[in-house]
Amino acid sequence: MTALAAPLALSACGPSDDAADMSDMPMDDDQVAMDGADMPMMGDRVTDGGATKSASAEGTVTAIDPEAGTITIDHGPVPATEWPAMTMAFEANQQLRDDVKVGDEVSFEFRAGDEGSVITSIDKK
Ligand SMILES: [Cu+2]
Repeated sequence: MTALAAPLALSACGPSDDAADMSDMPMDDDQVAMDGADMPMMGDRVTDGGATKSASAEGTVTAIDPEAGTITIDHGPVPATEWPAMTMAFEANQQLRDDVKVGDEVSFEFRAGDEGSVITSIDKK
C-alpha cells in the first residue's frame, strides 16, 4: 500500500534529489515516431522528440537549496509537459532564488529538457 504513490510521482518529471533514476525516464526516445513523415509542414511544432519544452506552472515553494542551486516547488499539473501535480526541485540561479522564500505561492516559467528542469522566471502571486 505505502509504496504506490512515490514511484508514480517520480517517474513523471524527474526525481528531485536522485539523479540516478533519470535513466529510466520513458519520455523521449519512444516519441521519435513517424507521425510527421508525410507532413513536412509541421516543422514549427517542437513539442515532441526530446526537444526542450517551455512551460509555466503555479505552486508553493517548499525549499530553497543554495548549494544545489535549486528551488523545490509543490506545483500543480503542467499540461505542456504532461506532468501531474507533484513536489520537485527545479534548477534556479541565485537571482531567482533570492526572489522567493519558503512558503511563497508563486507562478513560474521553466524549461524542461534532458538536462533537467530550469526555472527561467518566477513571480510571487
Ligand atoms: Cu514536477
